[in-house]
Amino acid sequence: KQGTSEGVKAFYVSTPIYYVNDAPHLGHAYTTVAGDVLTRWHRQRGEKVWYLTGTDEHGQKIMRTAEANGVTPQEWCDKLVEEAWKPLWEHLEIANDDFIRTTERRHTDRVQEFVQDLYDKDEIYKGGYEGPYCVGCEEYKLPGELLDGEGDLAGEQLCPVHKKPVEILKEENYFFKLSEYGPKLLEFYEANPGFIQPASARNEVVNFVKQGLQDLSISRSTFDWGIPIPWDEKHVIYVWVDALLNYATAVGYNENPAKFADTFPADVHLVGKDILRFHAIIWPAMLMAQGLPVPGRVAANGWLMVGGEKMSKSNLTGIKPQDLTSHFGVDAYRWYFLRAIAFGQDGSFSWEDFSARYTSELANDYGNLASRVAAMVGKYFGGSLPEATANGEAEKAVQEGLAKAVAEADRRIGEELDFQGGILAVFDFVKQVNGYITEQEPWKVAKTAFDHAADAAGSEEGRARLATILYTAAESLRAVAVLLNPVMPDTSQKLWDSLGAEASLGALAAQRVQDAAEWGGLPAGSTVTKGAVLFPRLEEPNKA
Ligand code: ME8
Repeated sequence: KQGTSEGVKAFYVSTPIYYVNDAPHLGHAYTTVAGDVLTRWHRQRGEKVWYLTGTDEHGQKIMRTAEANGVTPQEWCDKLVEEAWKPLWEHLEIANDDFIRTTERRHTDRVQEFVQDLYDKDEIYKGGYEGPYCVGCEEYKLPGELLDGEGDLAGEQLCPVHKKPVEILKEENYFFKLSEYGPKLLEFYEANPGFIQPASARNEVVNFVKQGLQDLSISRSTFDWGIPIPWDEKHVIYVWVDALLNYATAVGYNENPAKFADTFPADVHLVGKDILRFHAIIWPAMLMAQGLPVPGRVAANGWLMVGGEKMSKSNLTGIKPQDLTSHFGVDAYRWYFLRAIAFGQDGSFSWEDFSARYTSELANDYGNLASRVAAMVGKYFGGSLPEATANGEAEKAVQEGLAKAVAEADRRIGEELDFQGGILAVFDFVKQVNGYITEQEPWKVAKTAFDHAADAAGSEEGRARLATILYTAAESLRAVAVLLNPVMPDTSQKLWDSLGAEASLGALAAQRVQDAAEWGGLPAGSTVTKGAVLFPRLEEPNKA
């Protein structure tokens, strides 16, 4: 079943909800674009989909940032969300179905209910804790994982992620009995080997849980920027418990049972590897404690690095996505990071690498193919797509290449979240079509086809060959437009228009991945025009 029908569970994908202590950088956009491509892919299959993103607005980090800027935390969040976060997702053509903010009543009320319920079920008790705390991570650290400071920071203990001194916090808090869930979690990981992706991340989590879990402090009483604990309002709920619950509150937990049943739990939580433990340990344990279903998969992406370190807001190494889209365009931006970095691995951005790949893979391989084919259909057939009447072995090979590309891209992107592998499968097919044209030499065939000195039979045969070559190339591009639509929607639409496919086949969004390899989709007679250049030549970067 497909569409938005009730009673069918949506394929539900989430991004982390980002802290709004600053504007978004490439790292945040990386996860969000990946989720957008994944959900667009599933929509292109005709599935019902739900894509959620949002912002994490409580906690000490946000409170301190607001104070430093002389505004209230709420004012700070409102400004950043409206002026930085939402506009960026629009700019990058993120097609999220909802955007949740943790300061919204639809969230805060439900979080209080969830926590009250756990308290009533005796899953929460009052205790004390003292330990090193990293405000950047909003997390108590284990003494064993801290680094020793050097130079200016000699004598300090540093957070391994932020490389900044931790603070020793001592509090009387409420605790969730997380330690009791170790065995149940291990059993669950064992029974669901695909729950944590990639495998290296899975092993790390399993080993961590095997060492024994500590109970989790779920409240704070030394500051007040958070959701009050309902039975003891001197405490606010720990920002991570508050944040994780967004995945439930945004889809109708305790509020809209039909929507909740049709959406929850998430099929894929996309997270950076820095926050994997929260999603793969604490979150399922919280759900188990409530008897709620646990998510299908937690997929950890690697870090975008700058100078060997994780790109981060706190370390001021964040590069703004707009700095790149203004040069390369939004579609190339969406494509680049998924193409260049194996999902799950760390990777670094370099201006040179992006430029080189843009020119060779996008402009030369893909863009030129589209413009050459359109130009030849225009020149030799007046822009009306000819019929293929002389199919032979070479055409059969192209058709087989397409079938392989579709199956491979669908498995890799749709199932395995191997965006790089899926994109490469499509671009290998683009290369194959380029090779086919080079071998078939349509410009030479055209000479015989339109040579007045040749005999009638010869030129007839030549025309049939030429028609077949150009049909084969255009029909291949029809499929490429569909397959790349989730990654580069504007470019695909341009190509779709230039093939005249909108008129003959309808909207690009209505095309199905499953049908993309069905040969002969684009009807002969479609009006092919030399449309907009897909990937304009790059300007010299302004180094000033
Ligand atoms: O952790 N490379 O929010 P956050 C790749 N509010 N991805 C990166 C990255 C980098 N250099 N930097 C950030 C939080 N990210 C919590 C989440 S969820 C219930 C609460 C991405 O603003 C990556 O997805 O610190 C990472 O997990 C997320 O941004 C962290 O964003």
